[in-house]
Amino acid sequence: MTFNQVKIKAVEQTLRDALTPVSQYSKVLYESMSYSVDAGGKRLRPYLCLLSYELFRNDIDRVLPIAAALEMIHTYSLIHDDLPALDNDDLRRGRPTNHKVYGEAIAILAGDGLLTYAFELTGRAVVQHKMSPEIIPILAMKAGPSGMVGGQTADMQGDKAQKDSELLDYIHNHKTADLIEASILCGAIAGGANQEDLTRLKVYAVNIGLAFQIADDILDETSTAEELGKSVGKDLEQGKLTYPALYGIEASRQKANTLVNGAVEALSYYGSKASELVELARFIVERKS
Ligand code: GRG
Repeated sequence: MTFNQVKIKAVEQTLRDALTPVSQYSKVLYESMSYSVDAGGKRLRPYLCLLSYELFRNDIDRVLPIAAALEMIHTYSLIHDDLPALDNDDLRRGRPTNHKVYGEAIAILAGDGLLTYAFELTGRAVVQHKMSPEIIPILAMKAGPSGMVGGQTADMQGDKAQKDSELLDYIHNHKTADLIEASILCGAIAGGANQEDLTRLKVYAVNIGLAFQIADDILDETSTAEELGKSVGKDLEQGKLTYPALYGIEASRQKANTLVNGAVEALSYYGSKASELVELARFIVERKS
């Protein structure tokens, strides 16, 4: 699948505009934030936000700041995840990691800056366009301690010797699936989705979120650093609790495919209007990077 480049360019322009330095004294902070945001990446979360919005409305300019905010939160999590105190990685999105270029202190601040700025952009869009304010606590909950940060904390404690499938699902559902779910729900709410819509989209989101992390675990064992633009084989090396570690590669692939089928089924109500979201669900398990 190729993502619609008009949409990707619109998100990237919104990010560039937002990350223009405001003062010479904080220039290095903006450079460091831009360094990781500009490094590329699939832009999956903003793309999901735009596609969910488009189930309900076509004027995507209204939601672009929220789509950009999702990419900022995702990029912050990658910068912090790569720090020596966490994963201690040298390569991300095909480039040296943020702390390798700017040092640990600025990398921490760049992550902090992206996270808080994301909420400024989201809050402003909600106020300006009179969107449901519910978007803000959903985003905070899915990114915060009961969401992505909680999942990351559990991940640090996960060891494959534990063979704990409940812990594994907690890690994947929160570390990865929660921000994917937030992207879909925030886009849909911004577009004016009702409760029944949100129930359907939640099923889609939870399924593709978990499938995405299973695919990521498989790629970590089967792909190369050149293909992925980040280090590979670390899960095995560190004895991490992952789907392949617990169930093997083949059963993990099957589980991911079953989840994608469930996701696609949840969108049948929308017919051809949801065709890009359906295609994207399939891409999640077929992707090579
Ligand atoms: C608060 C200290 C502190 C750290 C936060 C929450 C967190 C650190 C890290 C979790 C982020 C993480 C590494 C989640 C795993 C999800 C994942 C597979 C990320 C890669 O996403 P892609 O493939 O990346 O969409 P691109 O580069 O394409 O955007």
